[in-house]
Amino acid sequence: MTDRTFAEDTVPSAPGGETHQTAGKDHETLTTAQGVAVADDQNSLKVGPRGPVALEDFQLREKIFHFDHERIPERVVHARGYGARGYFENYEPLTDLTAADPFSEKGLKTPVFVRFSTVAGNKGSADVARDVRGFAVKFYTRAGNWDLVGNNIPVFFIQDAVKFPDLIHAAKPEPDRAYPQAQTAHDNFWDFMSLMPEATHMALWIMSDRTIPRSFRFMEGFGVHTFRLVNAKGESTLVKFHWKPKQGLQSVVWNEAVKINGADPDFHRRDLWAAIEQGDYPEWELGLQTFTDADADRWIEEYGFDVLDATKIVPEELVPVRRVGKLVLNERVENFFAETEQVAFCTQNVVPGIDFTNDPLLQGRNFSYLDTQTKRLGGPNFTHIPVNAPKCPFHNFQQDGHMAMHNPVGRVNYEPNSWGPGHNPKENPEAGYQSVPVKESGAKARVRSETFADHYSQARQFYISQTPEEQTHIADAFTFELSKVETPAIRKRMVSHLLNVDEGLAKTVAKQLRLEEMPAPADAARPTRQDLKPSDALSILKNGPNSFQGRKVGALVTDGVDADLLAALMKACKTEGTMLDLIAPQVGGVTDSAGTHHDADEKIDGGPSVLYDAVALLPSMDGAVDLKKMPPARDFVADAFAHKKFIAYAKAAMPLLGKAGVVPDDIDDGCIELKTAADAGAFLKKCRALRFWDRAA
Ligand code: HDE
Repeated sequence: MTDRTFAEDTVPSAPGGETHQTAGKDHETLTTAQGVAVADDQNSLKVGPRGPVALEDFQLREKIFHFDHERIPERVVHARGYGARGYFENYEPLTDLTAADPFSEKGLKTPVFVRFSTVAGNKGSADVARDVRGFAVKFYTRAGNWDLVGNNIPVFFIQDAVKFPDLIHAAKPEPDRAYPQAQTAHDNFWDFMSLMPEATHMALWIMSDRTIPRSFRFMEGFGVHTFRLVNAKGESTLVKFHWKPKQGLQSVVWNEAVKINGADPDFHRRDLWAAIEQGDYPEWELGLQTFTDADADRWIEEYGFDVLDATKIVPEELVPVRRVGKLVLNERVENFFAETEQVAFCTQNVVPGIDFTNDPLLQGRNFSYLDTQTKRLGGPNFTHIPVNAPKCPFHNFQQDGHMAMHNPVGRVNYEPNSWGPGHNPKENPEAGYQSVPVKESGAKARVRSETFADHYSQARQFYISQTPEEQTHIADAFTFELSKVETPAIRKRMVSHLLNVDEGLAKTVAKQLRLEEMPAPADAARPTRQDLKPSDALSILKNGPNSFQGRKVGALVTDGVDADLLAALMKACKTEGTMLDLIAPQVGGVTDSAGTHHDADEKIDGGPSVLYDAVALLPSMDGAVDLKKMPPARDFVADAFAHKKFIAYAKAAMPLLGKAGVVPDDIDDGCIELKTAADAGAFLKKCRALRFWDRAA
C-alpha cells in the first residue's frame, strides 16, 4: 500500500491503483450480513489478477444478491412521498365526545409519523406535479395505532370504491404509450372525468391552486370521509377531520410549477427536510366538525348533500371547525426506506372512540389498504417493522409467516386454553374495541343512493368562493389540461359539465380552447342549486398567513454588492424568520463592497427565481453588466416579475431589469428599491402578502 493525496485527503492505495480505506480507531470493521469481517471490499476473489472470478466468493455474491433485492414494489398510488416524525398535542380533554386516547387529557402528546405524497406519479416523479397530495398520519396511541389517511383536498373523485381502479387507470400513464408521467393532462383522464359527473366537484378542486402547493407545510389536510366519535357511554357523534397549517396556505402558480419541476424535482421534500433541520418545525391544528345523525338527515333535505358521499363537504359556515390540538413535525427520519417507504397506513386502523360510517368509499378502503400492504411489504408481518409497530404493549397468538419477528413465547398459541398466566392474553370487554351498534337493514342491491345525485351544486359553491385571481387560475388550468387532450369530443363534454357549474367559467374555457360551438349543458341528475352561499374557507388567498415566516428570499449578488444593503437584508430576513439564499455567478461566492467574502448558496443556473418566494437584485454596477449577458440571470428577473413576486432591487440593477423586459414604466408597488438599509425591513413587511397580485398580467 502507498498513500496518495487528493487535495486535502490522504488515502492508502494498492498497486492496482484502487483506494483502500481501512477500519481503525474511528471506524468499525465492515462485515458481511452474517457478521464475518471483510478484508478487502474493492476486489472480487479472482484466479490471478487478470483471471476469472471464483464462484466461491460468498462476499461478492452476498453483496450483489442483497443489492438485487433492494427494491420493493412502489405504492400503486401515492408512490412518491416524504415522511417525518412528530407529535400530536391535545388542547383539552374531549371525553364528552370520544374515548379515543389522544383526546383524553389536556396536554397529552401522542407520537406520530406523517407521510405526504402525490397520487399519480411514480416514485421518482417531480414534486410539484399538478396532483392531489396525500396527508397520512399514524398516531401511536396508548390504545393502539390510529391511521388518519387523508388528502389535502376535502372531497374525492368518486362515490363508490368499485370505481377506484378505473379512476387510477385513467389518471396514470396510458397503457400503450406509458406516458404522460405524473400528469392528468391527457385523454384517458378527462375521458373518464367527463363521463363521471360525480367527479365535477373534485375537478374544480384539482384545477385550483390546491394541487400545486408551495410546500407540504403550507397546505391543509382532510380526513375526507365522515367518521364517528364515540364516548365511554357509547354515545356517538359524526365528525369530519381537518388539518389547518399554522404557517397559512400558499400555492405556486402553474408556470412556476412547470419550471420548478425542472430546476428542483425534490422541491417539496427538500423544503420539509430544511425546515425541520433548521428547527422551524411545521405545525398544523387538528380541527373537528362534529354533528348529529339528525343534522345529517336534515341537510339532505335542506342542502341536497349526504355526509356519506365523499364528493361533498360540510361547509365551515354550517359547522365551524373546532381546533382541538396541534401536530408538530420535529424529527426527520433516520433512513428514508426504513420509515417513509415501509410505513403502512391502513384506514381500518382505528382505536376505541373512533368508528366508521357507511361511506362506501371508506368501506372499500378498509379492505384495500391491508391488502396492498401485504403485497408491498411481502407478507402479513409488516406490523413488525418498527415504523408500523404499535408503541403500546400488544399480545396475540398470530405467528409465523415471512420475516416474523414476534412469535408466541412458550407453549400456548391458541385460545381458549387451560394454561396459566404469562404470555397468555385474553379478551377484555372493558378496554376492547366496541363498534357503535348502529341499526342497519335493507334489501341487498347494487345501487347508488339518490341522496348522492347532486353533482354540481357544491362545485359551483367552490367556484364562487374563490377570488378573481383564483377563478382565473381554475379556468387556465382547465384550458391547459384540455388543450393536451387530443380528442375534441372530450374537451366539449367537459365544458358541458362546466356549464352546470358556472356559465362564465364554461365560456372562458370554451373561448380559450377555441371550441367551435358551445355544447348544451350536460343533462344533470339534479339541477344546480343557486342558493349555496360562498364559503371563504374554500379559498387559498382568503386564508393567507399575513406573515413571511418560513418562506425563502433569493438574493442575486455579484462582486461589489453593497455591503450595507446585504447586511440589512440578512438582518431583516432573520427578524422575519425568513430563509435567505445568495445566488451568484459562481458557487465560490462574491466579495462585497467592504471586502468581505460571502459563499454562494447557488450558482445562478441552479437557483432560478421560481425556487424563491421573493427576490432581491443586488448586483454592483459592473456585476449588472455581466449579469445582463447571462440568460439565467435575465430569466431570474423576468420570471420573478411575471410570477408577481415582490422584488427588492438596488439602483445598480436597473439595466438588468430592463434587459429582462422590466422597463421603468413597469416598476410597481411590488418592486421596492433598496436605497438605504432601512428599506430591507419595509420590503420584508410587504412580502407578507406573498405576491403582488395587482401587478398587470
Ligand atoms: Fe388511498 N390508497 N384509496 N385514498 N391513499 C392508497 O395504499 C384506495 C382514497 C390515500 O402515504 C394505497 O399504502 C382506494 C381517498 C393516501 O402511504 C391503496 C380508494 C383518500 C395514501 C389505496 C382510495 C386516499 C393512499 C396505495 C377508494 C383520501 C398514501 C398504497 C375507495 C381520504 C398513504 C397504500 C401513504 C394510498 C386505495 C381513495 C388517501 C391502494 C381503494 C378518498 C394519503 O390501498
